[in-house]
Amino acid sequence: MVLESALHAVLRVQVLLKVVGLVGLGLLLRELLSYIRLRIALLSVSKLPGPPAQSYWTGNLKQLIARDAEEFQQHVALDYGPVTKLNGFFGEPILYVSDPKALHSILIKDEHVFQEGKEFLAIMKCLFGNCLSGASGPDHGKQRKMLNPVFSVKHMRHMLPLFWELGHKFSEAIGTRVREGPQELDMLSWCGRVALELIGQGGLGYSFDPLVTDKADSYADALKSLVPELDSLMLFRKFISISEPLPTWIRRSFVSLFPPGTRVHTLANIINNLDKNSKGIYADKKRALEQGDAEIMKQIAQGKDIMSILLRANASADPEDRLSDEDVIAQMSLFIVGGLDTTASALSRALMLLAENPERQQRLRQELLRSDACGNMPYDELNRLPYLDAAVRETLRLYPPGTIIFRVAGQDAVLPLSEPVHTTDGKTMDAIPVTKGSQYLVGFTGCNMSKGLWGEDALEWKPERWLAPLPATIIESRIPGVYSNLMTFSGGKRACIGFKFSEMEIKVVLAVLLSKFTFEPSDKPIVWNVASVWYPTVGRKSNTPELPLKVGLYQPSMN
Ligand code: HEM
Ligand SMILES: *[C@@H]1O[C@H](CO)[C@@H](O)[C@H](O)[C@H]1NC(C)=O
Ligand SMILES: CC(=O)N[C@H]1CO[C@H](CO)[C@@H](O)[C@@H]1O
Repeated sequence: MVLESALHAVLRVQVLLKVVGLVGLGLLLRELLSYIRLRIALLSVSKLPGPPAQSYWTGNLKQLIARDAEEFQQHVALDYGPVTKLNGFFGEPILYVSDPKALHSILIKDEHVFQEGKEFLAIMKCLFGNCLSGASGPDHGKQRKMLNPVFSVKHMRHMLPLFWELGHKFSEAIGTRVREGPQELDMLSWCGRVALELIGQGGLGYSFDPLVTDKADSYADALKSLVPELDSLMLFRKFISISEPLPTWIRRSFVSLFPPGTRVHTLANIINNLDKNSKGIYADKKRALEQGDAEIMKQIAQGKDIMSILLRANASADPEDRLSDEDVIAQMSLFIVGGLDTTASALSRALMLLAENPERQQRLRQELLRSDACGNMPYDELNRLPYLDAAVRETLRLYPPGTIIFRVAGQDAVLPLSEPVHTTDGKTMDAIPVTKGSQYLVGFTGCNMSKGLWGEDALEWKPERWLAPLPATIIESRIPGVYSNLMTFSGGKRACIGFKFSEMEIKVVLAVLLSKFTFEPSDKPIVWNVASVWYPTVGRKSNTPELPLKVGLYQPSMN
């Protein structure tokens, strides 16, 4: 009896394995067939102009994301017209799109067709939980519905006094460094510190860094090391996305297969650390809000931070719109990771440009001093300072902190163009056929820097261009960005939710810094490196992100 049932069991297992094997083979075949179909269909775009592949295996991908890819990215964006064909793995065409009408279709009109890649969504989900960047379709829509109003101008107005307060602390901290005379300071690191504190207090009502003294914070350390660790774990990222359908405990046990001390464990520790810290902060906040504890409320930014606003909005929302605790916790680390390096990069870029342009620096300073911007100027007045606004827009136009955004077609479609494109075999195309599975790059650079749109001086940093009415070509082309005819914050349903928050941070920090200090280039050669968020180093060989600038106290007699 026992033997018989054991035999049965073995048989069952064998049948099961066969079935699994067949299903696996079937799935593999299906993948293969759809890939072949994709490659055949993509022949229709193979004659679009673009650079030759550098290698058969990786096409142009390495050139596109290498540290020194700035020139190549500009070449791709500006030298071939509004649609450029790049080569991906095994020569698979990837289209770099900067035609405004096509971008409008990708980001807004046919947003349901052009989706974030599966790998990106899976990684975001794995890192943070069910957050905005890990969600798609109706789930993403529901989260945005609750979160959009939280980032509205109305709330920014209330938050600005807190930003001024932190800005002054920041300028005090810089002040103690340069009291004895001009000093070379690493402004990237300082911009990172102030950006972390602004997003910490403004976003979560949590203080990471008192700025005037040095303090270690394990949450801050985990947040800062996340992106570099992730960037260096290409294969593991694939694993995260492939293993998504498996239950969490199986995926966890995979991690324990790696020898202790390897990077995979470092990453797992970072993820656990983020999770633990955001849960802790969240629990404190919820308790404080429920009990209306005045002392804690004061510590957590008087409840004017994004999280507190969100919790109150949730309590009064329609039942079907409400977000669960987990969904809210999932956004916390995302906001910081999404808002930290981007803002620090934009801020330090602006400082470097002002250091290189002393006359423009002085013009901006005059505007700030004359209007007493740092005397707690209210939101609408701050936003109306013309030269500050122009300098910020111009920096974000010419130097978007991130330039690579992929979309993958979820179905067949047609991509309309505002003007026909010419193929290398002498034909013209009025629209681009889109095949399920094909990939697109959202052309930030092409749109932001196009001479056709912005004029012959498109590649120069010239804040003054924003003081006069913009060229009609810009207005008429209807670029689908959420901010100022620019693609820097993207557009449509997945556009940056924090762009007003970030704009306010940049304006406040520039205002407090320029009112008190002067900035000059150091004699070290600064280069900017391409990455998911661009960063400066001294020379291309250095691995230390930094931006040394000479900082001195401003003396009014200087003019
Ligand atoms: C100069 C600073 C910033 C830049 C250039 C920037 C840029 C962007 C871009 C281009 C996207 C679209 C990404 C995509 O489609 O794959 C995005 C999304 C996002 N950003 Fe920002 N961002 C900045 C600051 C911030 C700040 C301060 C926050 C938070 C307070 C933030 C939170 C987010 C979030 C949550 C998303 C995902 C939105 C969604 O998928 O619905 N960003 N950002
Ligand atoms: C939102 O409200 C629902 C219903 O009152 C509640 O169950 C949930 O925990 C709330 N979520 C947050 C994040 O407060
Ligand atoms: C992508 C894009 O709009 N490229 C344009 C950049 O500017 C040149 C010169 O004006 C145009 O020929 C390109 O079409």
